[in-house]
Amino acid sequence: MRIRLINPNTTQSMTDAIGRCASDVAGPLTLVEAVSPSMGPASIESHYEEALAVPGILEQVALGESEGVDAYVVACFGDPGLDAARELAHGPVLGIAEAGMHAAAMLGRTFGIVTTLERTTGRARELAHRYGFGDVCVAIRACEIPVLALDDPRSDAYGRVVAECRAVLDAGADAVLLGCAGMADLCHRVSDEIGAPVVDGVSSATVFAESLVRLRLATGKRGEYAPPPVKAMTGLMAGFERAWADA
Ligand code: 2AL
Repeated sequence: MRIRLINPNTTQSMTDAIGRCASDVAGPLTLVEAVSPSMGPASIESHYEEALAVPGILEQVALGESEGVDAYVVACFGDPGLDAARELAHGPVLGIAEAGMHAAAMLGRTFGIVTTLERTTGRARELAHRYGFGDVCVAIRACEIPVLALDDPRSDAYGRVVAECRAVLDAGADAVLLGCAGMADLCHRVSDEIGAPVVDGVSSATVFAESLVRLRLATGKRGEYAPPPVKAMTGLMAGFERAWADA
């Protein structure tokens, strides 16, 4: 089975890191292909960057379709382009916020989220409502470390994420969900430190995508998620006219 793990930002070191986290949990017969788009922002922590990341994500899905990929994970916590990717792909497409929230909701009555910058908490709250976890998600906290500083030892990401996870538990959460793919490798250490379940959306989405393929389940294609019509596109988007149709 081939799962394409799309890091929607273009930072290769982060793509490699999340690829290792996903491969660690994938089954022996699963190939996790961690990829970065050919275009887009170096990291995503604003609505603007999220919007500009979407063409690169769709490019990777269209390529994956032509290569026989079985399922996709969109590995940015805003779940950018998830609906559009579902229209292009035959197999399941999972977002890490969506998968992580489902996992966290199965570990207690409530969960909380620890994300990067305060400005990303609105999107996390919006997604919690979208996925039906508005009341289950009792706290969303920011560690105020930008995505690309998470692996810089000077940022003390570990210490600051632990502190915010504790605040989330104090707010009544049974489980904590890490709100950035760049935090994936902190997951087990933080969980041991705070004595509560800590969910990483990257590994959760990978295992869920694998399970859906094994169950022979994929996106329903009869309505909203049917392939988009082929139509003229201009300027920078010209190459997207038949992206899915040629796949
Ligand atoms: C993210 C993420 O997961 N990847 C990225 O570039 N930005 N999320 C976040 N909350 O900052």
